[in-house]
Amino acid sequence: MAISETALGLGSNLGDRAAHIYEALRRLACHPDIRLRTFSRLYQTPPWGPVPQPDFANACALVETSLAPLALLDLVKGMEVAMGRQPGERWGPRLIDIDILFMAGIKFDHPRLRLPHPGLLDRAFVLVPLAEIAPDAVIAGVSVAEAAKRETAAAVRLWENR
Ligand code: PH2
Ligand code: MG
Ligand code: MG
Repeated sequence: MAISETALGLGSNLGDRAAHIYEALRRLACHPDIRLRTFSRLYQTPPWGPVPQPDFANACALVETSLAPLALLDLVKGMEVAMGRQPGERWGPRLIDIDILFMAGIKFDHPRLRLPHPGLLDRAFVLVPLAEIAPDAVIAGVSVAEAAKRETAAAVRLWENR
């Protein structure tokens, strides 16, 4: 398979949230099938969705890979488990979450994975970090930068170490 520029979203809201994001980036950087190109700053974001839970640390990364979508999905899911992620409720708290946001030029529709990620355009916790590293990517006719601009009211702010 050709090399695809791929965007990943990373999130954590259990334990040392920032450390978990950095550990996931380190593992991606070391993986032979992944080339880590760049990553955003960390953000502290209120929980999105129906489950009350602690704030998340979120970031996004751009990688290159020649893996096919489901092979990449298996790889990132394996990384989550290797880092200690336990099965939990849908939308619930997680030690580390690594989501594939898009793979350039690929539309993919499978019960396990849809690309581009169908929720990408309405989640500030994804759009704001993604706009730092891929402002010109176009998803469903809208650039990431434009979509992120609409999210200024959301309480997404840069991570502060305390
Ligand atoms: N992930 C979820 C559910 N809600 N909220 C924020 N702020 N950040 C996340 O990464 C997140 C979420 C399920 O993956
Ligand atoms: Mg997720
Ligand atoms: Mg996930």
